[in-house]
Amino acid sequence: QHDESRHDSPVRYRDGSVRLRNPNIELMDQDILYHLALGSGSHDLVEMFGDVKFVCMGGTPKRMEQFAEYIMAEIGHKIPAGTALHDISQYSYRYSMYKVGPVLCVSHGMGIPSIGILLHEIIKLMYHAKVKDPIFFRIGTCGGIGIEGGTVVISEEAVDEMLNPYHEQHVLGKKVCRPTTLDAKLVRELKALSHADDPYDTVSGKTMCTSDFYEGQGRLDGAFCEFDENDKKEYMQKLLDAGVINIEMESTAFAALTHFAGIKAAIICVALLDRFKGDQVCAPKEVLNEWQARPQTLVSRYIRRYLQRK
Ligand code: R2B
Ligand code: URA
Repeated sequence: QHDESRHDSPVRYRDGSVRLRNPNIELMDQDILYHLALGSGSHDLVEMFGDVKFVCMGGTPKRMEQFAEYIMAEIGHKIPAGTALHDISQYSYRYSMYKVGPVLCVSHGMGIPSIGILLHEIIKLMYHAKVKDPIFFRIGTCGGIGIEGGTVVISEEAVDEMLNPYHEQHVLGKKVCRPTTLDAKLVRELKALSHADDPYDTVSGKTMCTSDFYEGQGRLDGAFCEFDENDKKEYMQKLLDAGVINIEMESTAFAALTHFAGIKAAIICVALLDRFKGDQVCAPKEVLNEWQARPQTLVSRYIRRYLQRK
């Protein structure tokens, strides 16, 4: 049980472990993390997850499995001979989760609602497991604005479709706005880990988060479109003028909910195309696979450096 005298900040215990901004949880005799197929009554969460330091999230189960395999080799983590990594949340049939030593790799699906539900349960998981000072990364894909396909983008700030730097949610029929603050130092540290000889650029700027891939991102190729090419170009220019360099679909929720929980977090996405030049994702599959590994490489460099310094 957490002891009141350990309280340092509204969101952290003095030893760095995650504290919940919800008094109800510690009063419950068990907490079922339904979409993860885990529970505080059915699993020893401290034993299973107490050593986690990094939580890496990305959209698809396959990409996160590949990231788990990749980070396992990168940090030299060994699992018993003849065994394979296994999907801890397999029986949720929702998200996939792999644990590689201190690195938890989880898929978040598409869009704010999907990543929002996951964040509630992962943040509670951090609390139940008594994880100290975790760092969360979203490694994803995005559309670039004036940025070539293959470029890696680190988000300095997330804004919504109206360019507001907050995540708006409706709670009990009221609007609740939470700031989408990201850790500026972490952005600088990540940027410094890009190599001059990487065959691609790594840049940073604002990220716009939308709740739709097509009309919501100004695409002309959806099932519906009631604007023209000129309207789109004008809009892209307006975004660029506001400092927005990429568009994706989870950043506001990810930034706001981690910040509200007092968890350090960063968003690193690879651009799949320059939205000034088109709407369809036409790069061949092999090229897309190579591009999607780029944010993983950057996060791996960060994790390895952290583990070496320990
Ligand atoms: C990027 O890619 C997905 C849409 O294709 C979405 O999850 C996002 O943020
Ligand atoms: N993901 C998005 O949300 N938009 C794009 O254009 C590409 C990937």
